[in-house]
Amino acid sequence: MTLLHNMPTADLQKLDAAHHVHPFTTNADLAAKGARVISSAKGVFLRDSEGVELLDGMAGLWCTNIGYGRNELADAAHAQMLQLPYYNTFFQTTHAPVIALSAKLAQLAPGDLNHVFYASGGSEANDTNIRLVRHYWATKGKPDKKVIISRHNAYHGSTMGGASLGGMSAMHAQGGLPIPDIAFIDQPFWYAEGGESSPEDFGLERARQLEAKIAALGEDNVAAFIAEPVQGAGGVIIPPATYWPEIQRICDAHDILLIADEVICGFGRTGNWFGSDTLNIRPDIMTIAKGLSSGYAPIGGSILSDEVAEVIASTEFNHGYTYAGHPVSCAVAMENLRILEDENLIQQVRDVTGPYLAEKWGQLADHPLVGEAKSLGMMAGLAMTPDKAARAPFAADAGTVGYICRERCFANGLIMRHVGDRMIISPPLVISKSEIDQLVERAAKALDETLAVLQQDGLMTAG
Ligand code: PXG
Repeated sequence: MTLLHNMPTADLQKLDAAHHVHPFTTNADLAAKGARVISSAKGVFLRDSEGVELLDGMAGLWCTNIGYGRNELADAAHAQMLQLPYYNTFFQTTHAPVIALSAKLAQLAPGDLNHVFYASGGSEANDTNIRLVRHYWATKGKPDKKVIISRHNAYHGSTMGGASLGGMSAMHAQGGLPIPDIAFIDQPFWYAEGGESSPEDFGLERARQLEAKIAALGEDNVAAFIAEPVQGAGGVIIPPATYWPEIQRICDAHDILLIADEVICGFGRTGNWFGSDTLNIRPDIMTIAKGLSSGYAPIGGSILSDEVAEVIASTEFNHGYTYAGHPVSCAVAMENLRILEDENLIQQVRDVTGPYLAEKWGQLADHPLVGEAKSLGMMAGLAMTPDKAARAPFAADAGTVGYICRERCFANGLIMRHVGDRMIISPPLVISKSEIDQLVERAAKALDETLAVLQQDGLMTAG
């Protein structure tokens, strides 16, 4: 069977609906409508099977940091497939690509994060982290230190472990989650939950929930705290400036590990190599995936501090994935990191395109429908509201307005995601200033059209 690249769209859609089950999708509804078929891509633009061009404001799923169409990565994969397409690292064996990538990551990661345990993506890496931190404390003679504290509305993946760590109630409602010994505190989401507090006070208040939770559980029962430096899937929630310094103080004051989930923030998204660099976080473990290979090949992992790695090294850790340290993925990741470095893409985000996006995106806050529009590096979110002064939600079910806006974005050639009634972007780091102009113009037009629909349908009312 061929790859069907020349099959007409309607036939592809029919075959897709017949045999392909989509993630996070009501498949019966999608089958009735037909999935959009994406055919090719270059730079920051996608093309669908009908020839429609779309500006990819989401870098795929937060991952194509170097943009689409980089032949160098295809060449790296090709060469590695010819040399050694697969071998594992279980049988007291190793290979050059995994050695090269591990040494490179040790050089790039902050502090003494010098040791990498690989996975195929972020969910698997977070599953590793659950077992690893519990095994770490057990090895140190503290088997009761096993609770991991996370946050409501966090996203840490879709496996049993990843979804348990995540704070998405819709995910916990399916499949018997969370697994035992996961606890939650509230998120530092000032816009939606800060009420009359200043962002600074609210940041401290939410961080101090961690200290209260550790006290309630007993420090001797808590293994770790896990958090995204900036929440991504939760809605690009940039915490108040007071939040992370207080979290760091609390983690230092109590004997628990800090896991920074850098799956989205890593590899330049925030304008530095890692969100931990941007926000001054000193994690013991970092989860990585996505931008590590710019999504060209599946790979993720956990980067461990010297101390954590040393404790783990003293025993056999009974854990590992067939594709851990896959040679082709490692070769692709190495080439991706070379491009990020040689083309100064991260400095460009920090010094040029990130500030430019902040300015242009920030102007969307003047739109009558927008209550807040903020960005950090190359990730941004905006809140739609029927009442700007009150930061009020809509009376309609959460997500109703977001979905309308998302559809208006598609109609205007822009892929922008909605999380409830927030709109979010995370474009490839290679996006130019003029492409940012296009992105923001299309977003503004979509907002205008959304407002018109809301007015027409009587949806501009606060709930
Ligand atoms: N941690 C974070 C912070 C993530 O954003 C994962 C872990 C899991 O990674 P994998 O590679 O197993 O998917 C993620 C993934 C969305 C969306 O709707 C976000 C993710 C995945 C799927 C959808 O924004 N992030």
